[in-house]
Amino acid sequence: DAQSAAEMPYNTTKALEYGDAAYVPHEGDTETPTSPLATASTSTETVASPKVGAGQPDLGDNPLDGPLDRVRVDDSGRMLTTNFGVPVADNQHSLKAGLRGPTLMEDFILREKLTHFDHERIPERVVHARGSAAHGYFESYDDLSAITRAALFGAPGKRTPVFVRFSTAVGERGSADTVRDVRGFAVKFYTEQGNWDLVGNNIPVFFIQDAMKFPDVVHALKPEPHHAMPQAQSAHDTYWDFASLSPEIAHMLLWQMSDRAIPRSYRTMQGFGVHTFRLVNARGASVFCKFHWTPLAGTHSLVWDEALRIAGADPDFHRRDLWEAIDSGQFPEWELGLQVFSEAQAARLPFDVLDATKLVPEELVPLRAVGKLVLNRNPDNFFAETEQVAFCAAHVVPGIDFSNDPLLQGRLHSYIDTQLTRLGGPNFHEIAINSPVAPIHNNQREGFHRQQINRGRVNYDPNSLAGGCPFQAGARGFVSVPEASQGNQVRGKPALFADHYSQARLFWISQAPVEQDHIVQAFRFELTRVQTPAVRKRVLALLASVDEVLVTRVAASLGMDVPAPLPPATDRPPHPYSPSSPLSLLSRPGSVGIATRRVALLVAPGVDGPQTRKLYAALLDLGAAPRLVGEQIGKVAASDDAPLDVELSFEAGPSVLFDAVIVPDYPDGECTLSRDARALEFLRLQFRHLKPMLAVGSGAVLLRTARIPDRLPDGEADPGVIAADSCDLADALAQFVAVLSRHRVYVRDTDPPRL
Ligand code: HDD
Repeated sequence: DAQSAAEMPYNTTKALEYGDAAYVPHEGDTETPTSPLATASTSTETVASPKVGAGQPDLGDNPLDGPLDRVRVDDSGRMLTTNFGVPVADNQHSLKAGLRGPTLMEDFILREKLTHFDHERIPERVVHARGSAAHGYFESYDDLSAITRAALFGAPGKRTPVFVRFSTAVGERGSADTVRDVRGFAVKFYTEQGNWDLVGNNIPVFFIQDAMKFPDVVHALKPEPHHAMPQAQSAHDTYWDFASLSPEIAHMLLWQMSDRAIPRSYRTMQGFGVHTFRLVNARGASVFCKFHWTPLAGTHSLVWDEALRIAGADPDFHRRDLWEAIDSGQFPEWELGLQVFSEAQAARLPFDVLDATKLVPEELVPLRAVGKLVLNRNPDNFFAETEQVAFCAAHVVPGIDFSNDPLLQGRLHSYIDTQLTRLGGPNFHEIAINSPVAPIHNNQREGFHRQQINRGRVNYDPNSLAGGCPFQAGARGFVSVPEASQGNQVRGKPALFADHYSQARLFWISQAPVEQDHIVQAFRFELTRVQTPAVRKRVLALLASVDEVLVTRVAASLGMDVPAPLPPATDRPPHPYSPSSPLSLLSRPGSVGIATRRVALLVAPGVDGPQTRKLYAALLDLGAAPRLVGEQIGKVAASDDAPLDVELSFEAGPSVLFDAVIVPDYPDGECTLSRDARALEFLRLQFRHLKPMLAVGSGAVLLRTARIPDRLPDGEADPGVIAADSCDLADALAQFVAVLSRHRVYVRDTDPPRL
């Protein structure tokens, strides 16, 4: 009512803006925060990693949650108001002259509501439009001050808040998650020295060597401009036309056609800073550095047929996976690794470290683990956080600096520039998710949507009227590495940049046979979609320059002859890399067992109730996500008196949404699912997509009805098709779990898939 509205504190949802005293707990709040830090997500505080031991970690000067809580709004128990705080009496009816009369211009409430709605959309990102994000922290293992003065690496156990956004690169904002594409892996560190954005990808090399070509590669990849097709696909003529004319793309193509481009989950992909950066210590000495994120859950990918089907069954597959993992307390984790090397070492490498189409093989410069990234909080509002977050490759902090990589140099301009259109002006740094926790003091003023209220009459430097403030930080501030550079103005590239094929071949020969098969199949798919024969032929000529086996196989898969290799761009012979680089996805199995893996238990009337419940509980204990799947949701009569609750139907929860399947026993031998084509298709797709399958007792009949082979083509037993008697269930389950923890039964893979 009007009186209590008048008595309401000014704006309790912005408690911290008016100090702690203004905070009134909402219903359900358990405690009143005493400081901005106390509102920090409890999960961050209580889960200390073994590296720092137990106890409350010190958030130090990085209280991100305070600034964000200032703008978090909770409507519970609140009255509806206009944007200017006027209570709204009726939100259902516009103001009219008579019930059947015209709507009145006077209705400021209707007009405000419609006007705001009309302007809800902002332009999507020109690339990486489709993304998902989460909050968390980075924890340094060591004190790295010998090599960098970046404060976030300043002490063992030091935690810095982060916001991380994963993305696909090509698709529009509403496109499917599981398309074949490079994934973005962008990390914003809110350090006490300002924000550092490490804007990387899940592939350590890039399409091109020079930012000059970025608009071209993106135009070629995006839907073709005349009819705006295809969506979120590289499998079309313009992309392959560009690729076939750009030999520098060879290395990236191999990664892009590998299973790296169809990750199982954001949680199971690596991340890379791609470029060579510099680390700089307090004395100004610098070293080169490459950044790597390695998922503790291991690297896992989808198989292509599965990825295509998931795009229909659940276009939000990766978004949902990330959200649910965090929601259920299974916080995704990555280790940050550095490859640190001197300029002298760089000069001895067989490639140029300024070339973003090259990686630094780990056997040449080993990886040193320096910290851990933990994502432990979902955003509260997708638009306010995930959509409005602005990553800028130019955002570095003292202790981190750029190299002359010409791709990186172009990025330093592009990211800030693009936000001016996307976020509508130069004050995007004031949007809460983008604001640093470090204080901002400068003489930049005004512009659209300015939040900061700068006091005083001085907005220039030097000044005497404000005592010279804000004053220059001098040695405490960001000081660029004083690199000597002198040369004639020139458009061109260093000679070593022209070795386009040696590392492409390194990647190819480092792959397991099954990964090589998938690369060939990916080229086959993409080039089959290409309509122009000359483009296909030129791509083959490019592959002929990489590896003879590769091109022979791809050509055969397209019914084409192997063309002559492209003329080399350099006289230097290709560099003979050793194939010992850990570039195979299978070389990083991870350490989290079967946590968060989705396991379907197929149930129908007569299923062994106690056994099903036992299996379900055992999987839950291991952190997996079991689901009872059947013909429809609701109760199903089990072998005992207690019915089971089916959670998902075959329609709503098809095979591709599960990592593995169990068919429990049907004690009277009869399972109605054997007459349901959807159940049989479920099993066949589990088999085809190389997933572990466990059948207990007469559950094996269902597998036989679906014609699931339990032998590999060479006659060996398929380790992932496990049949168990009810009595040896524990052993069978252990075997199932062991296979599932390795994710897929790659030895089963054949082309074409068999039944
Ligand atoms: Fe970029 C977005 C990663 C080269 C220009 N890029 C963007 C995002 C990621 C990357 C992860 C999404 C960030 C987010 O989640 O908001 N980009 C890369 C990597 C590159 C790269 C790893 C090479 C090593 N990018 C690159 C070049 C240019 C750009 C060479 C231009 C010269 N990128 C952009 C952009 C975007 C962008 C147009 C679109 C939206 C945005 O910046 O904020 O400015």
